[in-house]
Amino acid sequence: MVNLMIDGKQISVKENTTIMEAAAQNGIPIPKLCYLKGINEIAACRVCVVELEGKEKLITSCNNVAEEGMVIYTNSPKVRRHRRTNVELILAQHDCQCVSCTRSGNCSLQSVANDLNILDIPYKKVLEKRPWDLSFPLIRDSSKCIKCMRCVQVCEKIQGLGVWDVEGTGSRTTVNVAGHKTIHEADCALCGQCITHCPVGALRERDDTEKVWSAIADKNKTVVVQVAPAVRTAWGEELGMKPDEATVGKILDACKRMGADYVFDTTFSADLTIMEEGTEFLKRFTEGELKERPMFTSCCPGWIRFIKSQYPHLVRQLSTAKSPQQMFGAAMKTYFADKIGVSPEQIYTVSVMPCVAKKGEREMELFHGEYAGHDIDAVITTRELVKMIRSAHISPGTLKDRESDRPMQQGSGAGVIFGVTGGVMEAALRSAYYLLKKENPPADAFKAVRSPEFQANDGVAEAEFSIDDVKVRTAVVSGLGNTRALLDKIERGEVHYDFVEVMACPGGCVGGGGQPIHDGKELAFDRGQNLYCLDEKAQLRFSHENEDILVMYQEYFEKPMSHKAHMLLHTEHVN
Ligand code: HC1
Ligand code: SF4
Repeated sequence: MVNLMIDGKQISVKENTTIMEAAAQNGIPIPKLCYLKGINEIAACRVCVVELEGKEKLITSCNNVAEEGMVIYTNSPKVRRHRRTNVELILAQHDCQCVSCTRSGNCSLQSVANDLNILDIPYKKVLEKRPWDLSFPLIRDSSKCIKCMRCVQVCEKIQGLGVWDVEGTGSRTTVNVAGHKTIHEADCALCGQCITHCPVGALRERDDTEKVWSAIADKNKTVVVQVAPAVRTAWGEELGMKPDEATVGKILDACKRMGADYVFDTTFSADLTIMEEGTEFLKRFTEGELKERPMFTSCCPGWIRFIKSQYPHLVRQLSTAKSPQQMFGAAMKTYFADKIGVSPEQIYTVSVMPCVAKKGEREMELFHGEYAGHDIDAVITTRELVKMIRSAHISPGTLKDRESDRPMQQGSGAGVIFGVTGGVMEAALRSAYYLLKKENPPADAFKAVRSPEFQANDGVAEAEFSIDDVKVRTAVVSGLGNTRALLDKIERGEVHYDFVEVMACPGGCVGGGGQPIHDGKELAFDRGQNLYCLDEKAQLRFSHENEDILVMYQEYFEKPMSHKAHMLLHTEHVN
């Protein structure tokens, strides 16, 4: 142990603890902007400076280790003076248009400046304005970038892509798309992890809320909304609701109150995906068609973008099943449109997703006889949903639990866990067991694919199951850096699997790039546990027991992988 004094308090911490951590462990928060534990500890912002007794120069607390006998002041007049100057210099290069900034109220720069009581910026403003294609789902505003390097590090270290890089030197150092490329050329997976790790509003998703409001106002449109599994475990965070209060039923109620005509839960189509993808897997697996193993899941568009750009030769091993978002859109514009007697063109499909890549996935076309359009017309993130609720002046306390509309009402616990890493695999195995044995396994029989600490084990959970004499080797991975490592092992023949689930975001969609942002805190694990609790409490635990899905097959799609299902619910992945 190391003994030192911080702000007059005698403390002991483990060796190799940074001064910042030592202070935090003892209830002394030190302000910071660029620091991200284990990812970005480069002291770029110099907001975390502290005074070390006996030393003239201040030191940064994020990358200096606590040493025996140190006497540290985190908030002395000298510290405050320097910290203030550092923040003022950052503000001089930052477009401080807080009223029109998506991060207003949830911005670390704003809080640090407010805490330092900065009312005026004594330096000349120099803003960097670079052009950006505002139609791209991910938007970067260079005039808001504070060069903290978090996006560079997250994309490189966690997602293994390196879309962002440092450009220039000295006072001209800045961040930009690496290799002088445009963002279109940069192989961005659209996972949005750079957005959720940006301390300010320099990175954000394209706002699609106005499109949704316009569709709602259009009397000729029937607005049909779906809400993804992972949204239910995070939307309440921004509205001050407890996890058990912030139910999916209340989101559906909010959507209806905002003017949606019909509201649905994506867990319905997650069950549909299991029917299609599970059947496809068994077909490929038992009929000897799975020559090239493993088959990869296909519901995460961040992953699809990644495999297409990084491992194009593996694309043919993707399941052809569309994601639940797309399947629901296709069912809404065909089966459901028929049911309510409205033409597909009149249906306007909106999905509420924890994800930025889903905004890109919606570009996929829908071919239905004469009609060619899109399964999905607009995608909004969890954050955009909260913005809409706020702008509709809906007080969360007045929301009631509302059921999904009929006839696509039911959703199983298996569908709910799609939102957490391992969930798609577990749901698929529950139903694959049934398809093989014609009886249900215990609902938790495939728990081994849950990764209790998905950050550990390189983000991979491996499991092998025997169903009678059929042995299925599975792996589940989240985070694209982890995915790259796993794919390389598969390619080198070091590991062998039959079925692999990949989610681009660490922890799965619960940690998605469209989820509420809590600077420096990772909530994916807790949100995932919440989804497992919802599954445990669900009346229905198996996708193949979803009555509304069975009726839809009877009335419309006939059976999984039928011709109609193939046309509407599957897609050929091409590079
Ligand atoms: Fe997901 Fe999925 S789980 S991909 O993360 O398969 O976004 O929540 O909706 O489509 O169901 C996202 C979540 C989501 C799809 C489902
Ligand atoms: Fe989107 Fe989920 Fe994939 Fe992340 S893991 S990119 S939130 S679908």
